[in-house]
Amino acid sequence: MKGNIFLHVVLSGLLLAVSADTEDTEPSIEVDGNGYLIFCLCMGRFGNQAEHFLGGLAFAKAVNRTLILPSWRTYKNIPFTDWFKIEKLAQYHRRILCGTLPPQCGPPDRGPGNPFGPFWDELGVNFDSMKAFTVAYHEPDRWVQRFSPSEYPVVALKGAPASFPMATEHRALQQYMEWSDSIVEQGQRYIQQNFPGRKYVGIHLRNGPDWEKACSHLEGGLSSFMASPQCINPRQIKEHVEETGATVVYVATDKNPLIHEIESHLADLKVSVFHQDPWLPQLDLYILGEADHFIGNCVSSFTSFVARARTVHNKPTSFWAVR
Ligand SMILES: Nc1nc2c(ncn2[C@@H]2O[C@H](COP(=O)(O)OP(=O)(O)OP(=O)(O)O)[C@@H](O)[C@H]2O)c(=O)[nH]1
Ligand SMILES: *[C@@H]1O[C@H](CO)[C@@H](O)[C@H](O)[C@H]1NC(C)=O
Repeated sequence: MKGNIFLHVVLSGLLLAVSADTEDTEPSIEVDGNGYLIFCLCMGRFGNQAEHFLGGLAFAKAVNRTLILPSWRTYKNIPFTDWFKIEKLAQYHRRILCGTLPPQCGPPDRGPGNPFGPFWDELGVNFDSMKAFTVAYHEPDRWVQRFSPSEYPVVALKGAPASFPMATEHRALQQYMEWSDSIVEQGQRYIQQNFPGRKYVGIHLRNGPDWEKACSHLEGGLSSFMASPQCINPRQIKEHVEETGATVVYVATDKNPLIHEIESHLADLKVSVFHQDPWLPQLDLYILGEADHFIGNCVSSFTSFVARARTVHNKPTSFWAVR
């Protein structure tokens, strides 16, 4: 089983998370006697991080600690709330923003410097002490016995206490991930400016270098789009355009949107093809999430995010068929 051992770092004693959010601190916060948990989303890009987050969220609930919402990680820390609302999460489990730890929980003596780099640096977290341990995250009961909240009020983990790909039973937690107003506004602005009120099929094309590799053993490969139904099958687009009565195809991709190829293939249907290459990948995720039909590819965690979100809202998804 993948990742069943986890060797991480625990704060004994205290940690203070000082961030730009400090100003927003709620006036009085009660200390959670069951302790706090924070982990770094230090692995992979967003699709990866989102799966780790959901697994870690489930873990926080399993050990009954308040989750200190981690930042998303790009080349810098992105505050959790830039992309998602925190209100909905509360329906599942207690959570607070970084920088809102109760004053009783800090500040610690300055620790021995920071071993994990930018994530913690940018949060202003100093470590009191560190421990390596090997209690698996799928054993929350043992974990609770090992790390009592009185001895370890705040636990900071080097990585998420979760597997990747995520556990199937945690996929439904996607329902607590609600896009921030800013993402919704930007995504809606694009839709309103480009194809307001029109039905659309969203497709995710992964044809950057690693995907090309995945397809290359298949006859034709990417170089001949029409001849490579294995990887991107234009017939599938056509089928779902017809079935949904869509007049728009929205293409999200890590590389080549293949707009002309798609247009020419759908020439007999009155369909416009749009591709944005947005400044934030999250805008593609949002727009794909809103589509009348979505075609993704089953090896991508980017697609997985969209597919989970659509399941929550009972929207149909299909995947590029490998034939
Ligand atoms: N804007 C945009 N970015 C994309 C798209 N597809 C992939 N990316 C970028 O490429 C990254 C990796 O894509 P994934 O499909 O998640 O790849 P993966 O191999 O499953 O996961 P990683 O370990 O994150 O590489 C995403 O986090 C995005 O930053 C897309 O359709 N639109
Ligand atoms: C979980 O923690 C909360 C907050 O500290 C506490 O009120 C609750 O009783 C705990 N639940 C269990 C099952 O221990």
